[in-house]
Amino acid sequence: MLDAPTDAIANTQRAAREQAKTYTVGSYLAERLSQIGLKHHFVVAGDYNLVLLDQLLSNKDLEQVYCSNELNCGYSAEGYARAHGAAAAVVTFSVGALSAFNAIGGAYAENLPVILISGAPNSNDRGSEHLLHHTLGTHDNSYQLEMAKKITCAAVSITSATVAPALIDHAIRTALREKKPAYIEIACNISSVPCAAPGPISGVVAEEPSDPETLNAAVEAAVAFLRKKQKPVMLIGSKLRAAGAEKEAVALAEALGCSVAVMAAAKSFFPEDHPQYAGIYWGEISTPGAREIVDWSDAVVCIGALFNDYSTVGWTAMPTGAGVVTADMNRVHFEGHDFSRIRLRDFLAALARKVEKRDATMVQYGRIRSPRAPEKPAQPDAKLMRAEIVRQIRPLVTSNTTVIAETGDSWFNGLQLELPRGARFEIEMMWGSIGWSAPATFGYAVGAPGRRIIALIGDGSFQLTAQEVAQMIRRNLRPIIFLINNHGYTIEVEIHDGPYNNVKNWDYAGLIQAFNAEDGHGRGLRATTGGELAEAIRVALANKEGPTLIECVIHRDDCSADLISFGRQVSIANGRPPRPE
Ligand SMILES: Cc1ncc(C[n+]2csc(CCOP(=O)(O)OP(=O)(O)O)c2C)c(N)n1
Ligand SMILES: [Mg+2]
Repeated sequence: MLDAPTDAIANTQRAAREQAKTYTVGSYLAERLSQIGLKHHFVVAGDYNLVLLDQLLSNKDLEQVYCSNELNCGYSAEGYARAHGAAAAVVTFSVGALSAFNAIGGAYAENLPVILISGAPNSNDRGSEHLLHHTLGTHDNSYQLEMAKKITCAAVSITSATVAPALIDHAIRTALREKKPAYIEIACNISSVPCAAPGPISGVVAEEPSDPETLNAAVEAAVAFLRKKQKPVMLIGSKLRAAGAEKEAVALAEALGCSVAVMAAAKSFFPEDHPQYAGIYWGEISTPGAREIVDWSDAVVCIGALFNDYSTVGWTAMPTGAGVVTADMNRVHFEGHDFSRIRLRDFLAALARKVEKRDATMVQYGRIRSPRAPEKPAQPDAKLMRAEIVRQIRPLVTSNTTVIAETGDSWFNGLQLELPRGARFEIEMMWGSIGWSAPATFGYAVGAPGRRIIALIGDGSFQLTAQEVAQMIRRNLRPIIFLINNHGYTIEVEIHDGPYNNVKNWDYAGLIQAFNAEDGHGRGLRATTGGELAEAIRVALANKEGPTLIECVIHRDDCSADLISFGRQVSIANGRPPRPE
């Protein structure tokens, strides 16, 4: 550490250097991305963004990470944001950005601040008679910005270096505050134009504080409400992480002493080894005891919960009525009260300090909880089955593991894994776009290089975005991918079957060889028995230089019991007849 006078001189020198440094629109953007903590940005090049990419490269604190296509680029950034808090993806106009929009919609649905940056036509061509490549071939090129406005919390178009700093700051600030994606479009002739130097980053990252009076009123009302209740329970939802309130939820749980159930999309957001953890509440497919304890309670404190048709198992499991407290990211409402402009973190922390102990649901859960029945290993040469795959994955999950579960039966398989303290679980349950997990695994691995990542991916999903395994190989990342090959879209089979649910088989292990080409260290293995799977896992753990994909071959109808129940309820919900006109 420097002593005070030396520190002051260093500060003056740094200020002088900053003044002397000329910023361009592109280097300004790079500086802001670096200042908000990003170490990487995900990129697919195109002529509308090439000069911008040069400008971004000039920032030595930011590394460019290349992706195979723009959909994957968006998902990679989304995965990075899960690991790192925020992310940026840079693409070219229309042909790139429109592909990335799927992932940006996902980031919106999943509450992740991903900044999508798109190169755009030269500012001189705006409103002119010129037709431009990568456009619809009309003279109005505002459509991309207009589309972006629907799926981001802030969308700006930069055609002037003078206003660029304000627009960049606005987009980044809004994304960080709202935990939603933002969109920045930069005309290709503007990114290297000089602009103002960035001001202090505190102006961009400052959080909107809770209104103290509203916070106080909400806490008082909640304390009074809970005082009247005998059996409160807490239900944790997926927005808890976006609200940055995981620690505060634990504090409230410990103050109340009640049982705490989590929703499937919030797995790992409350520690599973906590004595008050009561499992996953998900209607009829809850873990044993979780549904019973939530149904038994007289007050369900829903924290960052997100109820949709899937999370309520086709609208069959949704806490309703006078006992429900909804504590959302910026709003709390229950029984005759509605408070906004309070941050969830502040509300939970203040409530934890004031609330009285109410541990009836914990006492009761202690009576009804049932430990998971011990699983018998399969015969090593018996045909591989789904249950055996889950059994063999269990011991791989340590406190340093992140499990990434793709849409499909992989959701249900992943949800069955117990997580020791520190293990994380990633699922894209609101957006549910198949193909998300391979690039999200890549992005997550870039963002959290020290963690062991286990990805569970179905064959159908993998075929959408498989190329991103090549980028894992390129960067010597070491996730282990369990590719569950059941030869079809089995989750769809359980909802509604038809010939459209069959998938063309691939040689998945061979694919990794193809991706390796002349210099890669990925391993591709195929397991058709429990013995082969155990051996493949051994090889995967020993592979220190690249990803390992283990194709696990199972029967088309070998799926979890939870998927069968889920599929039936979703099918009923989807099939409700229209209301009479
Ligand atoms: C982009 C996209 N297209 C289509 C769907 C519909 N869909 C949901 S799950 C699924 C099949 C998943 O199959 P697979 O990955 O093999 O998983 P399995 O259910 O077999 O375990 C499909 C097609 C979707 N969710 N996202
Ligand atoms: Mg499948």
